[in-house]
Amino acid sequence: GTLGVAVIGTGKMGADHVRRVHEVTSGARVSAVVDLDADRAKQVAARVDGCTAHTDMASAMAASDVDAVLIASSGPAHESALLLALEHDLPVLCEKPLTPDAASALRVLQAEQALGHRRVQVGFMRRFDAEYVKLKSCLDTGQLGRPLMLHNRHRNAASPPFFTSSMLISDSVAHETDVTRWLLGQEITAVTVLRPTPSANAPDGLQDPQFVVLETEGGALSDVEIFVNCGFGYQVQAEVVCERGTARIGDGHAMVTSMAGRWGGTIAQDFVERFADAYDREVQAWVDATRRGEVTGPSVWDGYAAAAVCEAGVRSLNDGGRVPVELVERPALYG
Ligand code: ISE
Repeated sequence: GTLGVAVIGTGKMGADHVRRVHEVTSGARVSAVVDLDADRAKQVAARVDGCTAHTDMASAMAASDVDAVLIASSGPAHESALLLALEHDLPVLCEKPLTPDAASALRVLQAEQALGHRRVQVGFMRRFDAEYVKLKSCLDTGQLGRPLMLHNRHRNAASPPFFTSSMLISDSVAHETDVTRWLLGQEITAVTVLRPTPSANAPDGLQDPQFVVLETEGGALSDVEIFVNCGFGYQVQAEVVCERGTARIGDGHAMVTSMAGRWGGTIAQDFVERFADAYDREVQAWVDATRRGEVTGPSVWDGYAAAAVCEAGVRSLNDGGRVPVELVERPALYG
């Protein structure tokens, strides 16, 4: 039957997922929404027939019409939601980051291991983006030879008021840690964060942009320009440099216009727009797998590895220098 989904967190991302499950995804319905802000929860629930608004996660997860949980609250709030969902043995799609640091991610890893089966898909949605999928397929053919370097540019038009310098790593570069691990099939062994003079257009005190160098166990380098107040739009690009050639995505040349002696195109203004199709495919894949009784996509191990890399990155940001990444032994549950 139709999968009853409880969406936790009704901010920008959560509200967009409520719309997505209600209007785009097949085989699922939003049967509950949860937010500490009771008014906002009621407003979002009112958009979906039969959807109940909660301020308490436990009451939503215990509801008879809730079969699965979509966590879209803020990163630091993910751990409590994940542990509660695992206690209820409910399937979960958890927005990235799994949690912002290694210790909390490990507690989730241990809780899922104790269940003896996977329950969590982590919302690293770029794995479902058509351009990233094409890049991964190209690398997997081996036609370009061994990847030597990966160059990433991750630009936001403007950062939200609550955004801190460490969130450029734990909330934004979390994506490139997963992209690097997924594209290259290797763990990340060290992180170095360099701090250019901040842009005058960045909020006072925000270290923006930052330049991150990730080293992998196979000796490849993945660099990330993270710039969250670029002003001109939401732009995510990647280029992989291999022994026999390169491949580049994110130029956004979907349509080039020519007019009055000028040519050009448009740039998305935020992640909801740029990655709309990726989110649609990611949530549909989660619903389809859950209805088959399976768990697919990025795992808690991927979420933990990204959290460990980001924690090392925040340490490098704050203390300077190159910080090694220490991971625990990969449990058998994660292949
Ligand atoms: C946000 O949480 C995202 O996931 C976006 O993809 C990223 O571009 C943005 O910087 C993050 O804050």
